[in-house]
Amino acid sequence: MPVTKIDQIETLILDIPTIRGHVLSMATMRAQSAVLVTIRFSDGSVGIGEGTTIGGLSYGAESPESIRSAIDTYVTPALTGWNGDDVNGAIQHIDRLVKGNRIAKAAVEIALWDGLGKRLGVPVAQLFGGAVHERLPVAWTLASGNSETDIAEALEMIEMRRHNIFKLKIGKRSVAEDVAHVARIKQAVGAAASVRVDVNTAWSLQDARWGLRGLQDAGCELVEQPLPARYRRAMAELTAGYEIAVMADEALNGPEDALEVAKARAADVFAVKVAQSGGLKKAAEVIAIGQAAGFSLYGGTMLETGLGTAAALQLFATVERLDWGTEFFGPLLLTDEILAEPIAYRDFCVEIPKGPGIGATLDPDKIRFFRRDGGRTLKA
Ligand code: MUC
Ligand code: MG
Repeated sequence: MPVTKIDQIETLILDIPTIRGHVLSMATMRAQSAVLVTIRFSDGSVGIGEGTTIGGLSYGAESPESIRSAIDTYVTPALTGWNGDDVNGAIQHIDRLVKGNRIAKAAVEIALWDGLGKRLGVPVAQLFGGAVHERLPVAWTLASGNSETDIAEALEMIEMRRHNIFKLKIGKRSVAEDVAHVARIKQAVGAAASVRVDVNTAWSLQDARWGLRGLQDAGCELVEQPLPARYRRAMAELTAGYEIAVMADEALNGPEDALEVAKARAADVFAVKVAQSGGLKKAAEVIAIGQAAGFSLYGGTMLETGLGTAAALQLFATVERLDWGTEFFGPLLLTDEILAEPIAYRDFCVEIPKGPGIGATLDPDKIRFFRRDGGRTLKA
C-alpha cells in the first residue's frame, strides 16, 4: 500500500465575537481568535485542528499570530512529505526542531489525529484506547464583571439544565471585593450548584492566604491558579494549609511541569488543557502523571471553538475519573457556531461527538465569514 503523505498544511485565523465581555484578571475578551489548521494528505483525506489562547499575549507566551507563524514558518516545511499515519514520528520530529510553541504543535497534532481517524473510519477516542464516557459534566464561567449579571446568568443556566458548575473569574478587584462577589453568587445558587474560582495568577501569597480562607468560608469548593505559575512552593503551602481544593492551570505546560507540580504537591487538582500540554498525546501524559501521583483531574479549555472542543472531548472521553468534571463550553461563549453540526449540551453535560476523527465538520460559509483576512459577507 502506498504511504499517505502530508501534502499541504494551511493555516488561517478566525476572529469570532463572544456573547458578552469575558472579564478575566488579565484581560477582557470580546472575541476569540482561533488558528485553524487544515492538513491535506496525498490520498485526498483531510484533517483539521485548532490552536487558541486567551486574550492575545496576556495569558501566555503564544499569541494567535505567533501560533500561525510558528506553523507556517517552521512546522509546515518540516512535515511536508511526512508519512501522515506516523503521528508519533511527526510529533517527535517537530519536538526536535521547535522548542516551546505548545499551542502551535497541538493545533497541528490534532489535525494529524483527525486525518488518521478519518482514514481508519474511527473516532480519535478509539486511537487512545476507546471512549469510556458518552457525555461529561461541563462547567460554565461567570465573568461578566458584574455580580447581578452573573447571578442571573447562573440561575438561567440551572433552570435550562445546561450547567450546575460555575467557575468565577476573579483577581481583578481587591481580595475582599472578590470574596464578597463569590459569596453573593454562592448564596444565590445555594446547594443547586458548585462554585469555583479562577484567579489566573493574580494574587500574591499574602493575598491568597486571606483569599482562600474567605472563599472556603463562602462555600467555594476550588481555587484555580491563585499564584504565578512558577511559585510552586507557595502553591504547595496553600494546598496543605486549607480545605478548599487548589487547582494548577498555568503551572501545567506539558508532562515535565506535571511531574514537578506532582513532586512539589503544588496542587490538589490538575486542569489538563490539550493546547497548553502541546497536544492530545502530551495531555494524555499529563493525565497519566496526575493519576499516578493521586491528583484529581479536570478537563480544561483555552476557550476553543467547537473544533478544538471536539478534539479535547475525544481524549477526555477515555479518562476513567474526572473528579471535577470539565469546562468544555468554548463554543457556547461565541456568537456563532463554526461546525456544521454543533456539539450538544444537555442535562448539565457535554456529549462526546460521534463520527470519524475528532467528529467535527466545518461550516465553510462560517469559516469564510470569520476569517481575519477576508470574508464577512455571510447574511445571518
Ligand atoms: C482559564 O484560565 O482557565 C477557561 C475557562 C474560561 O472562562 O477561561 C479559561 C481560561
Ligand atoms: Mg485557568
